[in-house]
Amino acid sequence: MHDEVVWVTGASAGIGQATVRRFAAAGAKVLAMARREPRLHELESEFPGRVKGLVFDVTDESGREAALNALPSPWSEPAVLVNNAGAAFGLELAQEAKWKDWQQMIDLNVTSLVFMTHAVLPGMAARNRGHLINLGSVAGTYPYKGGQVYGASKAFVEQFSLGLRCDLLGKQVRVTSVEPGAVQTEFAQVRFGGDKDKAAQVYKGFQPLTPADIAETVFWCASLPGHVNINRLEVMPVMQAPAGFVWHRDDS
Ligand code: 8X3
Repeated sequence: MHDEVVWVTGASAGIGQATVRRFAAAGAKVLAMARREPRLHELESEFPGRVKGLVFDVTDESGREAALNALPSPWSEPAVLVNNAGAAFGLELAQEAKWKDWQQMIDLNVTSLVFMTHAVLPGMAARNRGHLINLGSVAGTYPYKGGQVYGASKAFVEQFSLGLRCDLLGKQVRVTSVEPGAVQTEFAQVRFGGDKDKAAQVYKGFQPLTPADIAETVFWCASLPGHVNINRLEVMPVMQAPAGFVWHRDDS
């Protein structure tokens, strides 16, 4: 991994931030991308010369293009892209959900991830090396109440990743979908519009995964020999499991 250029989106917190640290600690040159500048400065000063912050909003069409186009070499030629930026907004039943929440999730989890992938793929294919690591979720496989659009956006990530594998067959470009369960991050707080008490309930009474657990998983996928491709990797805390089917029964 030494001196390899690694791009990480959503780098200012949680899994993204832990992933920046994991790759930088291994000697990679990490381009940490996020909206929150001070958080990126912290990472830069933790790993001087190894981490470079790039401030932009992945959902902002013109901003993201300008930010990437202005990148100098070697930062412009990533060996690894970790498509981590993503979020859930709301946990309402579909019939009560806010359109804005749905739209934001699709913009961030689907459109931005596809944009970032589209931006690096021609270069990776031409150099005949690279690795796309997309953050899916167990919610992309196992549906739960209130998670319809979030889960569907993550199912997209997983199917998109497999589709890329088909297209890239014959190239030395790897594609992996890492699909975590409950990880203690700002995820729940963002989902509940900043409500810290509600968010704390999500992780109460069991040991969730940590951002470092997933960063280690992502790093492991990237550091396997080049002929090994992890297609999909699902990770849950031991104390979380798919709940199976539920039935609504009338009392009568
Ligand atoms: C989030 C996973 O299990 O918290 O991506 O819904 S879970």
